[in-house]
Amino acid sequence: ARLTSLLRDAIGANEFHLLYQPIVTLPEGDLVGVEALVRWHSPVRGPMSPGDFIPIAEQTGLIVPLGRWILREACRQAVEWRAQHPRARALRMNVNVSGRQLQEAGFADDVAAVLAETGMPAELLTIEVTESGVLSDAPTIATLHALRAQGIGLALDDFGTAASSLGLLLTCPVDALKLDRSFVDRVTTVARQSTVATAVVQMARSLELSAVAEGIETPEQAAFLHDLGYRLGQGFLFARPLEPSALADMFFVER
Ligand code: G
Ligand code: G
Ligand code: MN
Ligand code: NA
Repeated sequence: ARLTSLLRDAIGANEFHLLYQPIVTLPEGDLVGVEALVRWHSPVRGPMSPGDFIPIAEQTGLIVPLGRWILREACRQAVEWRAQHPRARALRMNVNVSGRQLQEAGFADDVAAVLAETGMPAELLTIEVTESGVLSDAPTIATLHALRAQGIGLALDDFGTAASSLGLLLTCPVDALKLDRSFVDRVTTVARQSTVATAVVQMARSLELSAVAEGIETPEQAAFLHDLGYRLGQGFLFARPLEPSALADMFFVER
């Protein structure tokens, strides 16, 4: 209860900020996009992990106003980078969206309004959704179609971890799969893990979806996943989630 009220106040008090983790080509490591990841520095509790506060935000519905702020801030940042750096012109921005947000009536219209307000091109925005029960609800699927109709990309996050994954490929208008990092962990040493990684990339190819391998930590994993057919990756090997200025220094500033 205490955390809920701290969280409620935090939205008005601007206690959140976003970090950005690069999504890169394999094997070159060229930047193609970033995933926005929210951070909360509570003056009362100190730094809080999204793994702890996002579930509470979802349960209480606070994810709706928080998610709206996250989307607007990520789009604002992308537009600023595009204006400042030639290398950021084609940068994609991935934003995580909770099932709870997709269930809000008017979500697709809210997103359209944020794009218009910030000047963000729809084609450069990808919404990441995690497989969950709500993705099989008809109104949610209608929302996903409305987003895709605007030109917004849709990625299935943590792909492979939920039993419903495969059915969603038929019902949701996705255009990218993000292989969950639990399958990347020991992909070079555990045959079962590489079997899943292989199946996902083959499915992506035959459905004409892009596939991103998450949680790449070693050059061996990157090489192995590239051999399996992955053309995009994300993980600590390439970069941790970064402050905007650090990301610009690493990837945009010409030297
Ligand atoms: O950044 P980190 O690995 O600590 O994130 C932990 C979890 O919180 C991940 O599952 C991630 O998807 C989720 N998360 C991080 N940022 C956001 C966000 O902006 N919105 C939502 N809905 N989830 C997020
Ligand atoms: O669930 P989602 O894929 O949105 O989670 C993203 C989170 O994964 C980020 O908060 C980030 O901190 C974490 N992450 C990103 N790359 C790596 C990695 O290489 N290893 C590990 N262990 N975690 C990672
Ligand atoms: Mn994600
Ligand atoms: Na993920």
